[in-house]
Amino acid sequence: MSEKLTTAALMAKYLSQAGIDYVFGYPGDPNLEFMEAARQEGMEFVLARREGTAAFMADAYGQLTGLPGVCMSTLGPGSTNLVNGVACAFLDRTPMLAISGQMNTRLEPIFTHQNVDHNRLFAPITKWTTRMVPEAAGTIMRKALRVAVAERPGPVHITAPINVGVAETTDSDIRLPPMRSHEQWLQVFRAEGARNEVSERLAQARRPVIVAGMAAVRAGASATLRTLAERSGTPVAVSVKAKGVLAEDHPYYAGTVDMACNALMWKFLASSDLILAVGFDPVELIKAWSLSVPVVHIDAVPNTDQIYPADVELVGSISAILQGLADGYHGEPKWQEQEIRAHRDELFAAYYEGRVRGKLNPSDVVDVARKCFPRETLITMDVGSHKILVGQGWTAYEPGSVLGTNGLSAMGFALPGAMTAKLVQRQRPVICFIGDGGFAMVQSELQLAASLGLGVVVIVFCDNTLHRIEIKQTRKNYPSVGTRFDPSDLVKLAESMHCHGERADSSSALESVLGQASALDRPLVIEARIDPSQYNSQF
Ligand SMILES: Cc1ncc(C[n+]2csc(CCOP(=O)(O)OP(=O)(O)O)c2C)c(N)n1
Repeated sequence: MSEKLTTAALMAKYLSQAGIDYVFGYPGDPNLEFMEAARQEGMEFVLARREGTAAFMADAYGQLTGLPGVCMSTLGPGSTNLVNGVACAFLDRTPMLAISGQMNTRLEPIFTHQNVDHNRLFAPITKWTTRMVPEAAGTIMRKALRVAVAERPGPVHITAPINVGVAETTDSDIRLPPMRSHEQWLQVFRAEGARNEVSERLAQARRPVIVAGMAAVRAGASATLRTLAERSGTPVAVSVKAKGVLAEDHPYYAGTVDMACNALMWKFLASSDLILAVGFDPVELIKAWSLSVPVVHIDAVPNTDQIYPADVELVGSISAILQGLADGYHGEPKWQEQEIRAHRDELFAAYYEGRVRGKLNPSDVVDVARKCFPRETLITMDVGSHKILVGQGWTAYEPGSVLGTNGLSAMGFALPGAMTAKLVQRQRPVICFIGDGGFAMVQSELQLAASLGLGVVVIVFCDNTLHRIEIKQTRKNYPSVGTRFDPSDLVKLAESMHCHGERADSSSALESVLGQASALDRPLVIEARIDPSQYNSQF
């Protein structure tokens, strides 16, 4: 016989039994039953300073663990604040469960104060949005978890009216759907005929290139990707969210697409005669796909976006497909290692162009940080000119070691993202790269980071401009209206929030600050006073 449970208790039990250990949120009175139930389940409540950052923290949790990140808001203004982070999970394909409180079911159809229709609000930015009802609570939770993690993953929103949390549920069986590795549930690839055709195309190609994307990371396909690349001698270009899926010191690594020097990357792809798009999600493209090179689509889902045409699709377990292609390959390597090295040399020569002697250039910041931090370092990137540069210049060695938002590209992600990373991987060094515009949006979260003892290194690219937008304004010969702002003293700001604060305006100053940045017990904020001129050469 099923246990007697309140609906809030059932919701919390579902989450904790799924292995979810945090709720990121900002409360109002409709949430209190759920918060108490979550506490009784041993889940930790993380009080972000606003709902938008709670949702970013939950998004990072989803990216890091593969489990739905849970964020919570109250009704009305809490939910409207949550929207940006939920949209981020939607376009960045992150499993998420957003739980909003709502007024009493009796009042909702007729009352006006703080009354926003949550399901209409969240419908365009979720995979599924619904209302919690005690009579179907177990089924709703099971469906919510399954929908959130199923390929392509994304957010589910549940609104829970204040009277529902305390009501006893009559649907209280806890039966978890498959949650973790999608390899467990995904049908293993068996379409021999199609695979043979792709093997044949690969055999015939002279200059194939693999373009690996974030679904390859979710699929845990790193090892089989490397095997296929090595066996067939095929270079691997990656999307920014797939950085590290092939270690970037591997001889077959061919650069990151749609980041700094992207014209050169597209020229490289255009010179190929077959592209294997491996878990490449078009939501990551910043520019339209303009290649006429034939594409084979390899993914867990069919090519329904049609951003690129692909007349053959291999749909199923990405790892199994890649292993099958590697096993079926018996020819010579398609590319010599030195040919790929020559392409990388050209790419990085372009990347370093435009530096100003005697100044702290953006690429100096990346180089110094890479030099001072170990291979296993995890970084988060915000949005702006610095991201486009970090996205190409940071050498990633492991999948999942670079977190960011690319689908939505919402400023303000990197600091909450880094905080979650440190929360769930305490031993790992974590660096947050962020522009001074994006930092200003979320800097109040430093206080939370300090109180949680999160020793993240926050490097703020300070140039007093929304550079990524100003550069486009300047190119149209418009004056800089609405893109400049006054500098802030980030050292004082950091100290006022119980963090360490430092300033650096040269590579050597930055190196000496970072050299002392190990074993931090709270954030270190570095005001990196850069000269942004170098950006003009790269984009
Ligand atoms: C929430 C949000 N608002 C606006 C934008 C548009 N936008 C993209 S980049 C950018 C400038 C970012 O400035 P900053 O954080 O200082 O980084 P920088 O470009 O200077 O490296 C803006 C305003 C966005 N992507 N997200």
